[in-house]
Amino acid sequence: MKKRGVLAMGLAMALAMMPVFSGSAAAADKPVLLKISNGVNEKHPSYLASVKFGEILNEKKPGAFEVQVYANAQLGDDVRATESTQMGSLEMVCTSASPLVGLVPDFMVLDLPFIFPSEKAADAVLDGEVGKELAAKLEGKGLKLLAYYENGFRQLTNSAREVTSPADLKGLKIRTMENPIHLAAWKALGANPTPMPFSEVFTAMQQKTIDGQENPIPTIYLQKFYEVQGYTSLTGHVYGPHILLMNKKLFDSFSPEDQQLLLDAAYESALYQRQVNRQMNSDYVAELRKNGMTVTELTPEQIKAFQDAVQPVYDEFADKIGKDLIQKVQAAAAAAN
Ligand code: TK8
Repeated sequence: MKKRGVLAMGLAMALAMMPVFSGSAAAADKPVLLKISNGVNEKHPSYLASVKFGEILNEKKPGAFEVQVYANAQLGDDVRATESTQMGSLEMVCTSASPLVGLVPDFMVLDLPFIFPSEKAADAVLDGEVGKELAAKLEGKGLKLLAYYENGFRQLTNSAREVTSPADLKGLKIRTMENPIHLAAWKALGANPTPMPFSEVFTAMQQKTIDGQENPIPTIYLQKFYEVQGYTSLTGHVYGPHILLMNKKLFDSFSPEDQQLLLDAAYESALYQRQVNRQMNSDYVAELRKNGMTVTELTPEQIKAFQDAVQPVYDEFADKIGKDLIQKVQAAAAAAN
């Protein structure tokens, strides 16, 4: 990951902090500016879909909206950019849900290891009742969820050795997202987890302040983690969405027709995003190997050892999440699978 100049970073931050909504729905002659913050780079499906969202809006209602998409956490990492979106100094953010569980603890249900058996099950849960309920909870926090994009099934990478069992994790310092379930799960597996924002991960691996991290295949490849990590294990331990959020007051300032337009365009861009993401997910394993990475597929027995080791995490968080919600997700996932 290239380091941007401090000046450029400062400028981007300053721009993001400038008050917006001056015109919003009122000034019909000027397009409404929608800046979208992304933590990933310009090749990631979530970035591509954010751009697509703008294109769809333009086709459906030319001149009404101007979407500007920022990559590489230029407008702040997930937590910071989401705070800016809540406050209204930024219009939109595409963020992982995991670092936002402080805002809406219910989202933790998605972080439970191995709760999703497949992408199909994740689609059913997120596009179904549970996804709507989670979205409704964000509204109380000043955020309107427009769509669920896919970050995907997370895989472990590290620079030390091939990992096929929890025992192999002993002593490995693994970066996690800022999320209590992820921390507890990696502790239960015997690793030494350390939370950190995404934009700091590459440098931390390069400087060996951490041994590894976990992210879906598209991110591992597109962020060139293979330059600093020799091993990927296809653990698929957690499925995470990227959620597309808008400042709620801004959303409410639009006419019902425009609100529907925004939701439709976001959903259309999500379908595109998931398709591209799944294609990259299957294509890039070979690319990682071509770039010198050892990519290890785990047998069902080996996966089971990881599942057994994280089982205590379910008990630890059952009350905080609510047993009903966990069972609801499990039932919807099983029905779809
Ligand atoms: C990008 C993050 C990233 C996530 C992480 O802003 O932090 O590891 O997987 O995609 O949301």
